[in-house]
Amino acid sequence: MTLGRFITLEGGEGAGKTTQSALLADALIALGLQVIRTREPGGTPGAELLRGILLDGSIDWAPRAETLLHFAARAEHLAKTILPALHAGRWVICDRFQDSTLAYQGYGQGAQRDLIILLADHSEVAPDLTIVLDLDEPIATQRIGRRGDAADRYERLDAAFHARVRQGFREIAAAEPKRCVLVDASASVEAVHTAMMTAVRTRLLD
Ligand code: Z5A
Repeated sequence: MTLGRFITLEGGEGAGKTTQSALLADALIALGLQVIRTREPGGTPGAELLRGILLDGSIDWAPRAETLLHFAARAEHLAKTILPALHAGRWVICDRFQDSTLAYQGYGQGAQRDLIILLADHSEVAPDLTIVLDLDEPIATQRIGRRGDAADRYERLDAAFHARVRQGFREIAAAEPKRCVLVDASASVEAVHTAMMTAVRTRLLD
C-alpha cells in the first residue's frame, strides 16, 4: 500500500497558514496528486467540538488540561481523517499539528514540555514535512486586525506570550532540520508560496 504524504503548516497567528494551505493544495492537485486540507484543533466533528471549547474563552484551562484536550482532538483527527486519507494514498495538508502544542502550551503557557514531546512521540504518524511560517508579531497583529473578525482566546493573549510561541517554533525548526523548513512569512503571498514549493519539490517530489 502506498502512503500519501503528510505536510503540516505551523507558525503564529496570522502568519498565512490558511492562505498558503489553499495555494499549496491547488499546486499539488495541478501535479495530479489527490490532496485533502484539514486543520487543528478540528478536522472531525468531535475535534471541532473540542476546538469550540478551547477557543471560545469561556474557560481559562489549566495548561496541562489544555495540552490534553489538544491531544484528545488530535487523536480523533488522526483516527478519522488523517490516517484514512494517508492510507488511501492522499496527500494531507494540515494547518497546525503537534508543534503547535509544544509552542503554545509548552513555550507559551508553561505546560510540561517533556510530556508534550512524549505524547507527540506516541503519535501514529509524523509529518513528512513541516513548514514553519515565521512572522514578527506586529505584522501578524496588523494582518489579523485587517481581517476584522472577533479575536479568539489565544489571539487575546499578550505580546510576551506570542513572542515565546514564536521562539518555540524557531527552536523546533532548528532542532529538526530534516523535517522542518523555516520560511519568512513577511514576504509576499507569492514569494512565500514559491519558497514552500521549493521545499516540497526538493524534499518530497524530486
Ligand atoms: N492551538 C494551540 O494552542 N495548541 C495546539 O495544539 C493547536 C492550536 C493545534 C487556533 O488556530 C488556535 O489554536 C491558535 C493556536 C491554538 N491560535 N492562535 N493564535 P488557528 O489556526 O485557527 O488560528 P490562527 O493561527 O490564529 O490562524 P489565522 O488567524 O487564521 O492565521 P493564518 O491562517 O496563519 O493566516 P491567514 O488567515 O492565511 O492570513 C491572515 C491575514 O493575512 C489574511 O487577511 C490574509 O489575506 C493576510 N495574508 C496572508 N499572507 C499574507 C502575506 N504574505 N502578505 C500580506 N498579507 C497576508
